Amino acid sequence: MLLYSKVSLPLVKEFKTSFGTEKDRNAILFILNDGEIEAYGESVTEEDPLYGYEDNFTALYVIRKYLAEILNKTKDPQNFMEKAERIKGHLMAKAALEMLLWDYVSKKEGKPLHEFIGHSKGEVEVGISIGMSTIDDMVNTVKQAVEQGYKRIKVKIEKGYDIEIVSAIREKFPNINMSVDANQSYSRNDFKIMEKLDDFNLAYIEQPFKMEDLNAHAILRKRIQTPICLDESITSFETFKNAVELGAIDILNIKPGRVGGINNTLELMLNAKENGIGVWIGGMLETGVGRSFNISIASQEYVNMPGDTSPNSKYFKKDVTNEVFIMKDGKIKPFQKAGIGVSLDYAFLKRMEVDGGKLID
Ligand code: OSB
Ligand code: MG
Repeated sequence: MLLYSKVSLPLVKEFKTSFGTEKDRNAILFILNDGEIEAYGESVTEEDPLYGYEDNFTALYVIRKYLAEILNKTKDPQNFMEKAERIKGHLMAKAALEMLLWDYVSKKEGKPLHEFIGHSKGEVEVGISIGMSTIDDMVNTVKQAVEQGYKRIKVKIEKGYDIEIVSAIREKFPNINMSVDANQSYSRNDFKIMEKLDDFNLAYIEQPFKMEDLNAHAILRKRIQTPICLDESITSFETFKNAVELGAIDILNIKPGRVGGINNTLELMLNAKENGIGVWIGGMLETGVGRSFNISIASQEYVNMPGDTSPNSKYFKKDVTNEVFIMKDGKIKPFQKAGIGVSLDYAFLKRMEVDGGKLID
């Protein structure tokens, strides 16, 4: 039986980016139970298509119409993706079920997912992604994050709210590992702003230009010293190869939920390593379910930079999972139980559920 449950969880702190402000995480969770094993998945989509074109409605639509049926025929993640390939795009919807199947097969083998994947370091270096707010509030949030031991501080910026905030933070914290994420808010008219950002010794500038404009990133990369990190632009192995060939990328933010799941993530990681591209695992404000997948994947030896995998408490007062991650010395360890190693707090899930039902008997 395959069920879905859409929950609306209030965020501890609203999250403002160049594309909008999120106050709640509206997550669709998927639960597969075959009488023997219970496996979970989560779609990284939100209510509105602001980060990318997919949203909760399109994900559920594609899963209901095409993908659930494929999952009913195969429980092998690779085979699932092969069969799903005739459906174009919709990688977030595909990832939700592909990742669920990784949880399923690793549980069947009785192994924790991070070990089942195969190259686990057993721990993950953690960075934080800080949303936009007033300068005072952002400087204060950075201070707290540094005290908590985070290994890298990423701050959201947008056109018109950039130099001011970066210089205020750098003044107080000249030596921290710091990066910025623009979520596509600049254009080719803004190279001068990027050249100013180049003076702040940032670890990288993430996705300054439109996702389609790989060339703008390549031009910028020649003009500044700061490494360029791509997030939204990299939707597939093909866009990644194009980015490398064009000289548009130094560092890759892989969100397994954005690239169609774990198989695609592993392929990207291996290729990034071969091409000397840095890799870290990003996040989409996931609940404990999606978070556990991301942390299992981030423990892979190919991941060589701290990513956006904060402990649950950064996002939610209470999460849907009974188990929560604790960060110690800026590190988190993946769970050791089989699969993603989490169980659902069903009573809480039901209370937070805004929609739900059966997809397959
Ligand atoms: O661009 O990395 C991003 C959250 C939602 C959508 C896009 C992004 C983000 C984050 C937060 O930066 C990462 C996290 O803490 O989950
Ligand atoms: Mg990003």
